[in-house]
Amino acid sequence: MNGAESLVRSLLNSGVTTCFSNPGTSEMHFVAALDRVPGMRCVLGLFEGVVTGAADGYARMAGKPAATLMHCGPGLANGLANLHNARRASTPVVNIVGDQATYHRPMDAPLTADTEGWARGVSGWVRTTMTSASVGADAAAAVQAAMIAPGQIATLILPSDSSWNEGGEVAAALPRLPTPSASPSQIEQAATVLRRGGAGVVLLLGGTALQEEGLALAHRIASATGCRLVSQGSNARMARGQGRVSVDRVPYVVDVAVKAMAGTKQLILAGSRKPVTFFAYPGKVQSAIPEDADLHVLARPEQDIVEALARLADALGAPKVAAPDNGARPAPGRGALTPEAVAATVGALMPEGAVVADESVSFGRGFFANTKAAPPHDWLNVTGGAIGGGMPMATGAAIGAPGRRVINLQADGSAMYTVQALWTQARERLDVTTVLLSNRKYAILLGELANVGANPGRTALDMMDLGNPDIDWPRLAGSMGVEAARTDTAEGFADLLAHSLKRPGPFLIELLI
Ligand SMILES: Cc1ncc(C[n+]2csc(CCOP(=O)(O)OP(=O)(O)O)c2C)c(N)n1
Repeated sequence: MNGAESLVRSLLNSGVTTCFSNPGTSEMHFVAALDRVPGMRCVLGLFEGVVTGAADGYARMAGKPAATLMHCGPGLANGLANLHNARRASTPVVNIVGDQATYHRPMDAPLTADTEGWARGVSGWVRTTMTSASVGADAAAAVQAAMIAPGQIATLILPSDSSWNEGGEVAAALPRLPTPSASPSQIEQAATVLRRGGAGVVLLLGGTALQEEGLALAHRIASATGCRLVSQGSNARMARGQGRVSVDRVPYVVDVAVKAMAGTKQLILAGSRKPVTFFAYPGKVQSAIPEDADLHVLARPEQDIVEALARLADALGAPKVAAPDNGARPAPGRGALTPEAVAATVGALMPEGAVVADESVSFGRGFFANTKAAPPHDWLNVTGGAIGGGMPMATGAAIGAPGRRVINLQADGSAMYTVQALWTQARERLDVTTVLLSNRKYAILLGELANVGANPGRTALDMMDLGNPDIDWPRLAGSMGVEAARTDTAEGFADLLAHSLKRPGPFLIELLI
């Protein structure tokens, strides 16, 4: 058995059954091994940003890593921005990066690069396998490393001779490393603050605190103590909809965030970090949390957050409470395609168990209010601020959550970074509805110009204009095998959304907003 075959067999032993790939010469033995070893679903992405973003979306839904397969340092480099987003989401990912043969590396051939260096910026674990005999064991170690709580990126660099040489040895799965518990003093300190109560106690939720069990515990704690529940601004995965307590996010716009968080006196972190603003702006604060607020840590992101919430609820003697009632489901929007009308239509029509992949950027800031009474669903944000995450994330989520409809709320400028994801959706016949928010602008940057105090002229404004020529989304999607249509009314949107939800496979709706 060669090293490549031991790699595939070892990944399968460790539970990795999906590989998003964009191979080159140095990965040919891995690709050939896939024919000999059944069980690995291999999904081709036509750009590495699609590969890595899909691995992110997949693991957020599947709860276990996918592998990626990329070609040398430059292939990895193309995938880095979405690995950055995955790192910010604490998503487990196992990157396999094929590279120059060990004895060819000193020759400095054209694709030779600092692959390890590029990997290190996003990875919690990096290893280069120097012999075929160690490939299997290194693959098992990579999966184990990726699954260390709260999840991280593990990158295994594979010189091509480690792949093609005989002597491969298949490794068994390594045990899952335990997640540390919060210390008793962390629980007690949070309990003391909550018992004292009063206005201004905020429990800031992140990570697994935002999944179903964590939210139910947070709801119990809030019902017993009157504290306020808020989530981080961008979250890997949030359980939402009827029956789940509705939690607002720390807003993006600094002044809005300051207003939203005003009055916070005690901030308790549950798997979250103290919020900071996305950027510094001349004369503005760097955190929306008032400077005199006290900070407490119930659970750090790498600790068992749900267990800490359960211990806190028990310490408070918080009684079990009924699931929250988020009110009536909205009716579909009517008339103009305002943010409220678009959100109401999504809230009115989304099926139970939908997965929302949200890269709606400026248009989607108010989407939460009109979707909180929709049937239970999961909401995924692009977490690292690197745009181009949405379409790949939707693609991977559809593979990680089979049988569930993915609704990708997608701003047009961000979509153009990784638009090839549509082709993968068509080829894999994935149930993804893309709601393409076509304002033909980098609208958020127009606001940022004002925020930094710049005075734009024609050239500056041209840098934020996506018109001239207008992108024809139905034709673009159609060319990649994705059926698509365009509308400029809320009624038209409701019809198209209902149509797309009834049929299998991908569909794109261009909304002229
Ligand atoms: C990788 C990366 N490149 C560039 C940016 C800067 N940037 C932030 S938002 C944005 C434009 C977003 O436009 P669009 O997706 O159309 O959303 P809109 O602003 O219109 O709501 C750009 C270029 C970024 N955040 N990440």
